[in-house]
Amino acid sequence: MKQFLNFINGEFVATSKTFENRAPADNRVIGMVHEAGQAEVDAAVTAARAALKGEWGQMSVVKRVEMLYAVADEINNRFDDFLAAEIADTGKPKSLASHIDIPRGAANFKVFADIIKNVPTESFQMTTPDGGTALSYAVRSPVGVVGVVCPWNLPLLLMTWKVGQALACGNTVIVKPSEETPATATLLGEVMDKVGVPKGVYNVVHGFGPGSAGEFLTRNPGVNAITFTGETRTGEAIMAAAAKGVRPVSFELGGKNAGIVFADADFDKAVAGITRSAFENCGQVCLGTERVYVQRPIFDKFVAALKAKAEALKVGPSEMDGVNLGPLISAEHKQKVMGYYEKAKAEGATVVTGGGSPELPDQYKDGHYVQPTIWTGLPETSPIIREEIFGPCCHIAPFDTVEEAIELANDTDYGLATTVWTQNLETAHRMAASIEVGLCWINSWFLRDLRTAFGGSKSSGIGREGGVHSLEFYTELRNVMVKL
Ligand code: NAD
Ligand code: 6OD
Repeated sequence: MKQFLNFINGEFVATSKTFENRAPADNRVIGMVHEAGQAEVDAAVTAARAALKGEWGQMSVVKRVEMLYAVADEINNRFDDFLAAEIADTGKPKSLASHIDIPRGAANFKVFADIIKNVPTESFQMTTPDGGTALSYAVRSPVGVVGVVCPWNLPLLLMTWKVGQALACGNTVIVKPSEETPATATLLGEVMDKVGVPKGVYNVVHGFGPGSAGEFLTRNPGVNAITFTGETRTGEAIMAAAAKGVRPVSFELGGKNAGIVFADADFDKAVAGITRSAFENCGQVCLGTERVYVQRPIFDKFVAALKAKAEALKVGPSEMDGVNLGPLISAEHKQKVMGYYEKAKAEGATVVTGGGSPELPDQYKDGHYVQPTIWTGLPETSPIIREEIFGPCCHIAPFDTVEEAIELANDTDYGLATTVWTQNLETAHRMAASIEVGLCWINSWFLRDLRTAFGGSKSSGIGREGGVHSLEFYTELRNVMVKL
């Protein structure tokens, strides 16, 4: 049986307390995870603090950049290992993991290595009150030890998205992967070791949130800053922990994102786009579309077309030919999503398609599969429309005007992302200017340029990461004033 160990100060560390790692595809136990206690988390913090003062802290930017390139290359060398680990942990289709998750795992190191190599800092020359000259310039230094708390939906992608930036800026990290998906963070420890990243720079502690590694890490005063991706409620708990010591946080949280389709959109592209945004990764994408608003003249035609697309999606385990949707991550999450499927029916929704579990061969009967599901007919006050479900489902409602579409899209506590489909430039720009989100996709969805700012507004997050924006969080800016 596979053992997922902690990675502390360059060593794989076992503990006496373990918990099961189950495959979402069939609920089989596929490994044992070694839970880090207070002692292991404290050891990781000590190692990460020491590494800041050692070879890593003294390393030139050029050498650090080379090292991050080597990490990316080694992820690519071990592409199949990462792919297998990610698929076993999440059950996601191979086509998805091999095109998005693993390539992004490598890209997240290269992009930020390039940025840190090329980013300038400001300088000003001024005349002093006595008629002399002074030069002021900025110096960036790492913020220190960064706690990286991660979710399970895109484990390698989201973890390296943080670790790539943090290390490029010269920090050391302690990663707390989701208890559901320990594999790729552990594997990355082997990569760090192989390419010679100094001990203590990259650490991994396994476990849960409250009363476990997540809480021990975020409460530890030796952690200088915390970057977190996950549920808004968890963000609130982490923010409370970070208040002690007034430590900065960067949060990428939940969403209840709107997809808006105007009657002038390229119909087929809009249907394909919403099919992806509603159902990809079995709906377990924070940027996904659970609220779809379609302009009235094309409403019925759009509902019928999306229904046909949803019914054509093949749900099943990764190894099955032609699978588009894998399982949900866990039995608990399936119960949550199925709870919403039942609630929608009880509230009087029209179930356009889905609403249950698919038929699969007997060996997958304990896997966490659900049908892609579409509803219409619910009021905007329904929990189906207000709460993040995080499953392969969406509600579709009609709208008439641009103003109404803006109002509907903004009528939520969340503010992460939106996808707008129109061929009218003015409509597109008006929507982009008016929707309260961090990310607005026009005629596209989840199209990423890692040089741009990523993050959410309202309850969907704090701060922006990506491109030079990451420097705000991952570095301290010091001003130097030189009287010449
Ligand atoms: P989660 O909040 O339950 O868990 C995320 C991580 O936090 C896990 O590692 C967990 O162990 C840890 N944790 C839980 N409680 C903690 C505590 N009190 N202290 C410290 N750590 C704690 O989220 P999840 O279920 O793993 O992921 C799904 C959620 O993540 C969805 O809400 C989704 O929208 C969100 N998400 C957001 C983004 C984004 O970019 N905005 C990206 C991916 C996922
Ligand atoms: O693409 C990214 O960098 C990113 N953070 C994606 C988040 C996806 C949420 O599920």
